[in-house]
Amino acid sequence: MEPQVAQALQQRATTDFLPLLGTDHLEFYVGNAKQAAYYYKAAFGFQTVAYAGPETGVRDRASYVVQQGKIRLVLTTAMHSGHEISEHVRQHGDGVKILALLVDDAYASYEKTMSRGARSYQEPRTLTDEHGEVRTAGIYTYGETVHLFVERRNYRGPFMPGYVAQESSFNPAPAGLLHVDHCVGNVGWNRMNETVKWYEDVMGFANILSFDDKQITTEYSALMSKVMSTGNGYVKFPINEPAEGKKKSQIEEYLNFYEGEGVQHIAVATDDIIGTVRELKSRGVEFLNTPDSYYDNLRAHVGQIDEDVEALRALRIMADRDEEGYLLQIFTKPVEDRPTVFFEIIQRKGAKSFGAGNFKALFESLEREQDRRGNL
Ligand code: TYF
Ligand code: FE
Repeated sequence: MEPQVAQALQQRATTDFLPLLGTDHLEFYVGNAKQAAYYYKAAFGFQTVAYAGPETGVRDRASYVVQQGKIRLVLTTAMHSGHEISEHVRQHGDGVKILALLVDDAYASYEKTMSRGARSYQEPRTLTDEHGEVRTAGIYTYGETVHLFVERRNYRGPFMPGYVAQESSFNPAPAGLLHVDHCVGNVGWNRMNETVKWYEDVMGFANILSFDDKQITTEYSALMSKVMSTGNGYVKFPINEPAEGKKKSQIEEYLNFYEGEGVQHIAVATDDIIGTVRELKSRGVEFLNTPDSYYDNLRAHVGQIDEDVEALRALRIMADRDEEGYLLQIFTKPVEDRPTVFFEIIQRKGAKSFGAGNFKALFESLEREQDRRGNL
């Protein structure tokens, strides 16, 4: 066994009452799942995997499963009005409904988190088909967002019972995305403390990093951020709360447009950020624009790195260093018309942090976008 794995297992055995093995999938509730799936394939390089809908006996919804590396997205739309899904989309626009977590035991995960104060979304159930068995159970986290515990008992089907394998004649190449690095939630005013406590008490997470509003304040927008993590570090959920500034905080703008708390960004890892970002840009993914002056100071800021600064400048990729190494990161613009959910592309070269050294440049870019939307 690799030492890293042994250490993780050891930590898991001693500190985690809720062992989480990683992110199983992310389910978006959207207005048009057929078109959303096409977008994630064409623009981000996801591959067609599975489908559930009227043709497979599911009458009320259509769901498309696409995958790249270990990242699985489910795009779901309702077939009629007055449905929980159409109501979710009416209020929030397209957004992340489910952050599904891979577990050893979905029933125990549900019992343990419920006994620690979780609110139920879905009681444990066992789903079976000719490919085997999957068990799921769900609890609410911030806003209307849900953590679904997924237990795969040597399941050999394309996704889950209820879904059929889907093939497509349109199969754009992957863009090098490998796995989910972290998923960030935005919570309302004064909601940081209870949310952090909820992840500690109910989920057994620990607060591994904190940024207060003094540290993360540019001229206008302000926020607080605390990173919650499992003991094994496989699942990380930073939480943002808005703070008072000269202009409206980017977090407040999100809360207004999402009409509630929810997932702000999904960070996906690559091991070749230059190739990945070049590919994504050529396919129409829109990114925030870091100013040219950032690159004049980059070597002084980050020190020696493997990448050519001019290549980073050309693509607007940012870099930051911590005690353990460095990381490269870039942020997309929102992937829907409301300024809500966006993606981060990240490549870690040793660093376990989140790019705090880039917050000022990043938030200034975000504020320019807020200004373009008439933010006050
Ligand atoms: O996940 C993070 O902490 C970084 C930085 O509104 C960040 O990606 C933090 C807050 C935010 C946007 C990015
Ligand atoms: Fe991030």
